[in-house]
Amino acid sequence: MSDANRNDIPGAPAPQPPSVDEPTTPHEPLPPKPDQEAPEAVSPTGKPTGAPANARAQSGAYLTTAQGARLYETDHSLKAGARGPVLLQDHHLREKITHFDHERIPERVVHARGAAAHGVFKGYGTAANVTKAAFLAKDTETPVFVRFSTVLGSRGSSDTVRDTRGFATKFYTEEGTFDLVGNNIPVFFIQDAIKFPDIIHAGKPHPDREIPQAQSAHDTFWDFVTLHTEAVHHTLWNMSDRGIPRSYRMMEGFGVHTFRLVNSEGATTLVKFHWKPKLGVHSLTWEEAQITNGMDPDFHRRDLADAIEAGAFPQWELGIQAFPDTPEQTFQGIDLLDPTNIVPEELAPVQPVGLLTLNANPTNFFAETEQVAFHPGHLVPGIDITDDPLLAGRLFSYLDTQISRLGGPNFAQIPINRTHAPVNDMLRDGMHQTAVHAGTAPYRPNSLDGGCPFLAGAENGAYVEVPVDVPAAKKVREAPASFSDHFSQPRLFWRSMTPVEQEHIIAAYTFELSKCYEQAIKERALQVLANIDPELCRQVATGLGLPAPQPTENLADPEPSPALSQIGKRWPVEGRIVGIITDGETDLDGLASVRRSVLAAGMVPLIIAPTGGHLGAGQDALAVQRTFANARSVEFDALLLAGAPVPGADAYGARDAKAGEPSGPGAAIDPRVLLMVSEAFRHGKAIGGWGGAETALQAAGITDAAAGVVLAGDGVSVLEQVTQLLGEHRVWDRFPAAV
Ligand code: HDE
Repeated sequence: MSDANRNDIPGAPAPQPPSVDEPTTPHEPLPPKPDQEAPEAVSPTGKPTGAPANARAQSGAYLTTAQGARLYETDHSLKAGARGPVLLQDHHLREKITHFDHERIPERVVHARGAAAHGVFKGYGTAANVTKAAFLAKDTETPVFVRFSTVLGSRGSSDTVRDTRGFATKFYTEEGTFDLVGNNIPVFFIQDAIKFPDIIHAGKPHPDREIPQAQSAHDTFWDFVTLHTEAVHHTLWNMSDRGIPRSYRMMEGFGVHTFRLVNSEGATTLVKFHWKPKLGVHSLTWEEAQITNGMDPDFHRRDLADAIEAGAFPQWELGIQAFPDTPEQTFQGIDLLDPTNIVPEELAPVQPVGLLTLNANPTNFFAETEQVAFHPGHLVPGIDITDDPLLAGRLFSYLDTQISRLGGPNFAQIPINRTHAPVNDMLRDGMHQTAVHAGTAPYRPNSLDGGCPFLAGAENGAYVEVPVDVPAAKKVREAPASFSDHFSQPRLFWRSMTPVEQEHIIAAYTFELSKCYEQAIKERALQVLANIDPELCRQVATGLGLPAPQPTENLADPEPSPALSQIGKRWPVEGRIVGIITDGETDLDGLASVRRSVLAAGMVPLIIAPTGGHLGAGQDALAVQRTFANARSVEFDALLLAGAPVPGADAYGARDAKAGEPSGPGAAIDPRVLLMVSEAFRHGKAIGGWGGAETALQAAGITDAAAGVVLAGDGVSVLEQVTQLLGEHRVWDRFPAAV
């Protein structure tokens, strides 16, 4: 089209004079296009979060096709007559169904089920002496995205299974993205990545029937972990209460491997990373976990999202254990390259370096939680890896699996995965390329794009290898001799547990092994237990009805590490759920003031009544959140019974007794209330009551003298004592108990 013709078109742009520059003249790189920009930083006040406006799919108020054409109807396919055949020419039908057909992507091969949140990490600046990583070395704030997960179950499995939990954090730092891809257990099953497919094949459901789902209680898992005794330590942690956390908000996190930090002088320090939850480390009981799997398979996911939505933002302090970077890479005899080892905190204290606050839920599960891609090799200047052979395999695996899970090599452009630092890589093209790269010379050096991109230089660059000595050696397929001590650390863990925690471990081994069919596997597992502790072995053997073998190892005599125990401290109660059982006779003024006191303590009150609706009328009416039909004890951290105040009145549904059944005091209490109360008691939960509450307690076989049962004249003073008990998580004096 000639310029003369173009000018004939109304509104067409005026012709531009030809460029005076030669196309090869060096020039500065173009500024990033909107679709290359980083997502907006997460606002601590919450919404909107995540993807920037220009990455959102929705704009405009009208339903459109993917091409933006507005639609007038979406409920009927185009047909030849109302009863006639559907026409192939219906683009909207074909587009809608085709897109739906491709909505799923492969789930993660491990850690498929997870939940995530946005937040902010505040570095204290206290780590400056050991690392130059700015987000740790400076007093600064860094946006983060954290995904928690179970390992074995598939995407739709239950949350409260016995398993390790993933704790993966993406720090969007100004120097590039750093991922700390950790777990809630500080050791791993294996010492060399080459065994990872094997342990996962053993833990996943059996390949013939694809059962059991999200369980370790089956033959192949126990076959593997008893044949590979390096797995004993991690397995013991899994069988402890750490395997069934109360909440993602109440878990520790660990980097597991030893990392190498580099400071601005180039000096190096070996470290282990720890996340310490402000709410303490707490667990479910096994019976609670099992009931919860049925009552609310989304328990942990819901708990995290609800807490954040309610403003009870969970927090963790990041800490490091620091060790001198010696050629041996050991600390007090502990091999730091062996990921089945911990270093007790009593030997190397965890030093706080920053605070993580999760303050916003994802806007869209798929876009963020499902598509986020972590990688232990995403490092920033000042953080380096070590020669832990497990870590080496991970450095390969994550990118590799993500190429297949996220459909090609460009997933770093998905909004949740975009770094917040400027990107100028030389990676080009490929499936799902969404960037429009400018320039003609994606190689270095070049003389066409102004020599750009430039190199940062060793001072400021990431991936500047610390020139550590690699001892002259022959190529071998073997582990160092120091990797062969598989029992002294498990014994250390066992001996650091309180009697209640030991009781839970015994019960867990007994349950899991009783689910194995092969006698030989049970016997081998007992031999392993004998080498941890003969009493542990004896009690599990009794439960299985098998003889207890003698130890075949020399039993070490390690100093216990009290830091490993979860019991004996007092913790904040923020975000705890307090169930308040009421009935039609409950004094509503008293109930309202208890409810206010629960809220004032930062906890969540849930009113439970025989039916839904409201208690009372008018402005003061209180909404019922749960009914006897849909509530179960496992949802509550403590239970209050707002007793019937009228002397002689029937309590808790007894008025619904059928004709001929007793009524009045001592009448049948609603069995669902009795179940709630007796379960809560069995699980060591604080129980409070006032007014006529003792009727229900007595009917559940609980005396007012029992530990952790608080009865008083008014609800507010009951709540005060119950809150004290909640600070210790459970009423430990009720254990060892039936669960
Ligand atoms: Fe992972 N792991 N892993 N892992 N891992 C994955 O990467 C792998 C290990 C961890 O929320 C996969 O993108 C190997 C230790 C978490 O998205 C995969 C080995 C630790 C997550 C993979 C390990 C972890 C993963 C699957 C042995 C704690 C979930 C999907 C060498 C320090 C991250 C994916 C999320 C995910 C490989 C061992 C933590 C297959 C080969 C040790 C928290 O690449």
